Amino acid sequence: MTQYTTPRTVNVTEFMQRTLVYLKPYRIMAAANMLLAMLTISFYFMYPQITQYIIDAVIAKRQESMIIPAAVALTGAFLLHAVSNALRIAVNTRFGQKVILDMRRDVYDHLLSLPTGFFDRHASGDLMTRIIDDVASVQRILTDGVERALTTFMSILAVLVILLFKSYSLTALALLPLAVLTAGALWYTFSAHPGYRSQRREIGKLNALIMDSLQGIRQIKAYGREEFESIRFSGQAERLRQSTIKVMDIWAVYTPSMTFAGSLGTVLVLWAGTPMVMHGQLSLGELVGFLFYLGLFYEPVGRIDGLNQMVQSARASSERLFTILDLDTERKESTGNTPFPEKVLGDVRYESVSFGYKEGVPVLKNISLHAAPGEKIALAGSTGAGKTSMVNLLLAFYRPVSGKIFIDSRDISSVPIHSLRKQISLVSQEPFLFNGTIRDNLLYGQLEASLEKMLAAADAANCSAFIEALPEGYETLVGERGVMLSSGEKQRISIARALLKDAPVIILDEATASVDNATEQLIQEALDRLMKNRTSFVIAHRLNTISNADRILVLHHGEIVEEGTHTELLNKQGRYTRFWMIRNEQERVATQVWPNETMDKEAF
Ligand code: DCP
Ligand code: MG
Repeated sequence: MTQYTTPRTVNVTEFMQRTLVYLKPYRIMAAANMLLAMLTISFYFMYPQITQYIIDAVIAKRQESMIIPAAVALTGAFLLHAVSNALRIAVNTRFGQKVILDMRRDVYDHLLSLPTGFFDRHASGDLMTRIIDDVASVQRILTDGVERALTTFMSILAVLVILLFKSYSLTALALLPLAVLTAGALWYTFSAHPGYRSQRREIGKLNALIMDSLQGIRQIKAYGREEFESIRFSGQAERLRQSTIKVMDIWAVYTPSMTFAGSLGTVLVLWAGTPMVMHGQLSLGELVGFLFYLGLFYEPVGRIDGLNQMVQSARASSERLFTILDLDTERKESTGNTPFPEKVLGDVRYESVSFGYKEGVPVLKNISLHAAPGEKIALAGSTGAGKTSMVNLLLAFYRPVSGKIFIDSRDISSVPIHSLRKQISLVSQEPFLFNGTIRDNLLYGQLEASLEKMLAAADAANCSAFIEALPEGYETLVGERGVMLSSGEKQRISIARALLKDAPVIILDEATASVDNATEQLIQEALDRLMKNRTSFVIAHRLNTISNADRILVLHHGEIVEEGTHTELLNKQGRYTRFWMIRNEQERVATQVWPNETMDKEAF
């Protein structure tokens, strides 16, 4: 777990190498952006020059006729500055948004392809923060940052040349504070980085907490835990506040002291320049012009601080992104490239498979089984026995620690993962629907399915009746995770989705939640149609489903302890018999409360 939660340090070289590639496809836009940025600045440079002209040539020589042309020239310079700045912003935004899109897509795609185990260990809210915030923070340095860096250094250089041209001695004095500025920048780089890193972590945690509580909103309300959650939220929000204060405190010391050091340059120039004007070595206009340019020199120098802040924040974010991007995708886990044929026969074999989620905690021990094509295998056993884990391995959600699994005599670890999963339909323990319409959710099984096919699947899964009774029919929105439907309805939609996928192997993790008898009947029919002629693994809780299976495997603490048909196992008088009797009793009690399935439902 720790290998993911503690991001490794990313040095500046690696940061540059891995992020600058995102600029490559947009060379022209980047160049246009830079060009416009330079233009914007250069128009601004005309301001001190015109001021100097006004003082020395217009005021001193009393040339009133020149006031208007000078004012017009100045207005023109400001206008050009405004226009090119507007263009620069427009280009920069488009360019920046392209980069952010590429980067987000890469991180998201990579995330989707990570092994299932990764998601067991990571909070969704934190991952979301990485895709939204951390990507934005890295993008900012790439587009705004690079632009700022280039224009800053170019303008510093340009002003420096102008300053030197005007007066060597004054320039030398004006540059004295630069030593302090450099030292300050280095200090900031080292002290701010850990601060930004912890700030990013706290944002991720806060988002994770919000996401978690929103998903559990019904539990919060039912248990009356609003205040408890509010306190938990405040605690995390407080930690974020503190970590933000920490980085901002460093910033608060850094920028003003740098501005102060920069201002000392102005003082020095005034101190040395005033006597020069008095003794006629320098005109008044020249001194004022010099001071203006000096302002233009220290303004970009000050911007370097902001740039440095951006870099430190982006570096912390990049660490969080790179830790994800550096993880191996599950595709890398399969050793072969030859996919399965369009449809396998569905011969499934587990050979001495052992597995555990954590090292030293075995969940499955030495499991061997063989399911012939079309066979219906029921997995029974107490909760936590390892039933879901067993089918998770077939889907390669996780890989066995030892042993092998074969489909049609091919080791599944040598089959590309997409090809493997195409052969298997999963109806999971908690039916999950995506936020969209019923139609969207059905078509998830086969995106290109025709309308007839979709309707037939809905029909076979016994859901067309309730869907058609809805005012919006197939276009009904189901809400997040399908909250607007009942669990029986969700289950049947998930069965229809699996039917539409039409895969030769079926995994059915029966929901434990009980539904009324009429619905149970409908679901049972739907399942029977789904399993027909397909190799099926049914994790069964209903006696009906279990007893209809061709073969039953009883799992206990990760081991298959009994195996056989329903009658064979009952005759054994072992664990299965006990399980059967308890279930029978439970179902008998249940039917006592709900006497028969034909009972008029309106009566309730
Ligand atoms: N487990 C784990 N990490 C996971 C999932 C499960 O450590 N990501 C553990 C919890 C159980 C064991 O593995 O101790 C077996 O879990 P299963 O989900 O395989 O158990 P069942 O499916 O048999 O139980 P149920 O009938 O409750 O669904
Ligand atoms: Mg389970």
